[in-house]
Amino acid sequence: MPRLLPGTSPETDVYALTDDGLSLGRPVLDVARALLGSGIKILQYREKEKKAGQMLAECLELRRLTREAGACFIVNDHVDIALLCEADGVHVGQDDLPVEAVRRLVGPDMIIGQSTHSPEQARAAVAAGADYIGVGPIYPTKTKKDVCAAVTLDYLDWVVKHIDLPFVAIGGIKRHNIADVVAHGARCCALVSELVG
Ligand code: 3NM
Repeated sequence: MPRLLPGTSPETDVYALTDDGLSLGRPVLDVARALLGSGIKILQYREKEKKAGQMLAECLELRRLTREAGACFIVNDHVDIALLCEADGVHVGQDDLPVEAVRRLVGPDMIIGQSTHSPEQARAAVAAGADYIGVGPIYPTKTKKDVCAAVTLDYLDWVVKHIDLPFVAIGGIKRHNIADVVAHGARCCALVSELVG
């Protein structure tokens, strides 16, 4: 069984991602404190517009807060920052460094997640040694720039049937539709705007 989230129960968890632009003016650390205070056990730092120094400073503090809360901490895109802050994991997209290259940098123990949007990408992520995959966008979303059209619950159904790796459903998941996503077999759902906004 691949490790996903040490010390947490990934199979029933909500996976929260930060996004300063959607946080109604509240600093990312305040939003993270609120998320962790409400029981979030998986937090991904995903900030696309910030400079590296600020990202590192925020990630070091988030590492402290997530440890205190017993939560898993994942950094999006930036392998260097993930290493520097001793994150539990790093998450890459299809246009970032390949999973095999990230593995060479981070070693065997750090979790690597990869976003996937099709069966081919899911199979490739498994072959490359990802520890979990993102499955989305299930519904239309404006949060991720340049993302493909919604893959719908059909792609989730395919993953449930064919992929033997932990996965996280993402994209347009809200209070009103999360039960449908769970009913289709997702045991971990990632939400951005619905949580931070
Ligand atoms: N990744 P919201 S969709 C960060 O499909 C991200 O890989 C996606 O934001 C993917 O919950 C997405 O606000 C944005 O729709 C999800």
